Amino acid sequence: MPKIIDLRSDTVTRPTPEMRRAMAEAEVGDDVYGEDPTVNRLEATAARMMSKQAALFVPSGTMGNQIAIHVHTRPGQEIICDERSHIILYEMGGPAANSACVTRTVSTADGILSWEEIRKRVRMPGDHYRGTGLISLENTHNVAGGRVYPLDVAEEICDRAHELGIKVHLDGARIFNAATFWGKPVEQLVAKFDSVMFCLSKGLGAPVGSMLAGSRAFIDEARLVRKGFGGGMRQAGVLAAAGLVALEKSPAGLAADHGNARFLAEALAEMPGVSIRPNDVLTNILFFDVSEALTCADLSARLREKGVLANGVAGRMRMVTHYDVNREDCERAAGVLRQVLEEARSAVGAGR
Ligand code: TLP
Repeated sequence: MPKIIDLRSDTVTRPTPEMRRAMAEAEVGDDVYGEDPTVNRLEATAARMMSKQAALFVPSGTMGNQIAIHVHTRPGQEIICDERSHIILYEMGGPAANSACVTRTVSTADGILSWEEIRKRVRMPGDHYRGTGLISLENTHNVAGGRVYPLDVAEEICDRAHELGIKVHLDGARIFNAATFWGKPVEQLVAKFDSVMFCLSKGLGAPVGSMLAGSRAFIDEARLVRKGFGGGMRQAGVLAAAGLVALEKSPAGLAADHGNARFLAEALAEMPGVSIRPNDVLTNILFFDVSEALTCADLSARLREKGVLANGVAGRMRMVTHYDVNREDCERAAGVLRQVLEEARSAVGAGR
């Protein structure tokens, strides 16, 4: 039985043997009492790596973002973000449902906001509105195909927002991919943000969990909101142990994932009927369109029959590389896609 090549997301990565060993041996306690030594160690490590005063272990990236929004804002305030950001598209309407906020979205070609565009939407509180409560950026940007923020663009947004007393949150689910792309320490990419969420459970390979980092006061409040959202965990050290291995070992492997994504993009670009710009593939996510009359669901189903998993995301086909797929798997996946498209084309030809 050939290996199933799973390119649906980097969330599908399974814990490494080293993570499993660390999980089995983890020292644990009740984290709601703050007594889990492994969770405490993970939180201290994450805070140090982000150069923030404190960090909090949360069950998911979604919860991390939603806690941050809740802590930073008041009901009725406005959140400025890209229109394809995860907090808008894939968090169950969280800004409205959890924090009674309105989103003011910006349309971008590549997911990268500029201060110029944000400034047009900033509102200071007035007689008829509560005004801007938060700006939220996403780096790397998922639906824009893993695009990365130039450091100066993100810094300018933070500086200008702070001059107006507005906080800036970073959805850094894949911030280690961005740091790998720039070849810079991750702390440099997050330095100016008031809060940052990043995922242990994506390219870093831990089975569960994300981190939220910020000032001590922000994290103290975030801890209470986490409890209110049902995210207080007890002997979570078994999960945190895998997170510690992920932080220590996994960032070094991300460059290979980026190389594989670019390789895949170049292979796809040579196929008739596939549109993709390999030069736009900077990290581990690639999106493409096909000219054959196939919906994403059809294409996914046909790939699946041949052992390759890939899904439509926001109406386009997406592939995400991670440490469970190597170069050979990418070659095979590209071959399978070519074959599926040829079959679709000859079926159309036969029907004429
Ligand atoms: N993204 C998932 C899906 O929800 C689309 C994926 O497969 O890419 N921020 C960003 C930028 C994300 O891409 C994701 C997950 C999250 C937050 C949420 O993380 P989780 O899944 O841990 O809640």
